[in-house]
Amino acid sequence: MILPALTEAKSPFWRPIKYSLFPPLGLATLAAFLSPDDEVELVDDHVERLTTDDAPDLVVIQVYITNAYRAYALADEYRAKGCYVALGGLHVTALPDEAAPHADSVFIGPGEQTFPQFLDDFRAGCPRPRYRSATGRTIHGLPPVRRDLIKRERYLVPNSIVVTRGCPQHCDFCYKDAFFAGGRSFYTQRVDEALAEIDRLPGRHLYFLDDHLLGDRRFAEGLFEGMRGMNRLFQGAATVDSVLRGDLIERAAEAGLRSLFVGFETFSPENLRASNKKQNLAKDYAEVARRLSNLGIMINGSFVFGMDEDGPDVFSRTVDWAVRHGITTSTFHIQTPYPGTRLYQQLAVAGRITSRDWDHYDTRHVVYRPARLSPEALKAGYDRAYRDFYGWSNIVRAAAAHDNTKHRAKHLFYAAGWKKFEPLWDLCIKARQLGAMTPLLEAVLSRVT
Ligand code: B12
Repeated sequence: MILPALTEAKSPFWRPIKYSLFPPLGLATLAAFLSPDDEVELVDDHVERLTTDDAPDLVVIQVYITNAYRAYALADEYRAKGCYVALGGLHVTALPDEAAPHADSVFIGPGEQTFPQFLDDFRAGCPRPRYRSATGRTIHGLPPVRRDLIKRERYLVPNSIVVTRGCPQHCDFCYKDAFFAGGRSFYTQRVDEALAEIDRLPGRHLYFLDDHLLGDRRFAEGLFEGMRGMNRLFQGAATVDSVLRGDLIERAAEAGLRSLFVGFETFSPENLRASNKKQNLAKDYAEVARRLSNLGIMINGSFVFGMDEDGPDVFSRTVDWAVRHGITTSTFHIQTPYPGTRLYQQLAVAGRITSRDWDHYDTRHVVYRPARLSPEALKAGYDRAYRDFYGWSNIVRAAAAHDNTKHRAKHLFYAAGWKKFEPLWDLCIKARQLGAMTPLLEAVLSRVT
């Protein structure tokens, strides 16, 4: 099982620390469907050297957009040797006809139902060329994720976990509706099964990779209730409106939530309307920042540049807002029309897609014609936003936005640690000692109100 990577050989944007954060959870989830006497190896090209001198019966490759070309090359190489190659994941789902010539079987949508079906067919000698996930989608009663296949010491956050699939929202730029087309697009584990999976994880720190951890109120309440006595610290992602509504966020904080990825994306109501991100309309972003800060929860703010209403002032306005409101880390994106999304269709119909080189669909390149900015101005503004936000004076200013001294210190450690001490991270990665940094991460997360 292989998770290919767009590595430093091909991209100047390769950042060892970013790509050593999380293990390949999707493949470890699928590996759970193999039988105990199957011999399996899980290789993550982001953190280890991939050799192709083996010849297994079956090669399973996960394809997302920026690893697609590498995935296809690996698939071709293994097929030339006579190995059976299965390709699946987000990019294969968006463009199955592009992937099919490189595979014996392609998989459309999530694999929890199709992969076990394929394994039965494969063992019976009659695998099909195409499997499509449709009815009967569920993540209840899954076999435990094969975490024994994960080389934990190579990751900063080996305890990543997903307890839901999809999201209740329908934003035009998101991969979600295309990936889950033909069946349910938001569903959860059972609370007791999610808690059992958490219990199996060593250490204190968890990172929920769910698109929207607060998306199903009943499920989230049960999860947080169950986690209260577990002495865990965790990070997750949620929408602006879910932070403002009711008391779910307080319950999350009591259960150990210490940092939240929040999709602010844009300040423009026109942009929100045009991209169908209705849940952010007329919501008080400043109140989101205040509420989370008061609970001792750090914010990783997500912001998109280049939507149709964005003009040349969007970059400095966004950075200034984030600094003034004490956002700890910011993830800026150049708007990227992933194939399969409504955004892609709209721009393609308007003849505005300027590149179909998937290596550049990484939210750092301009691959379409923006409406009110030149492509060069968009790229330069995006680069400047990162430089300005992570300049020392702004890190200190943003930390000062919090009233609480502990939160200020934590903010400084996180913001500076993420962008300013990269050589130190690289050293740990080279020494294969990244896992040794996890206790430090836990120590900082535990110093809160
Ligand atoms: C964690 C994560 C990362 C991690 C690590 C990924 C990893 N180790 O798995 C890091 C930080 C490295 C990362 C980096 C990037 N990421 Co990322 N990431 C995610 C995130 C948040 C969670 C992935 C996950 O674990 N999902 C849960 C598991 C259970 O699902 P899964 O991995 O999709 O696997 C399931 C199916 O896809 C399917 N499946 C997958 N492979 C196969 C194969 C077969 C044969 C079968 C049957 C089924 C199958 O079955 C699995 C079980 O259902 C997703 C968002 C999301 N919710 O998926 C974005 C996401 C995948 N990332 C995305 C992007 C764009 C990137 C970057 C380009 C960002 C950047 N600017 O650098 C880089 C690219 C990295 C690279 N070098 O190629 C996009 C992909 C868009 C696309 N159309 O491909 C996503 C969807 C985010 C988004 N909303 O846009 N990412």
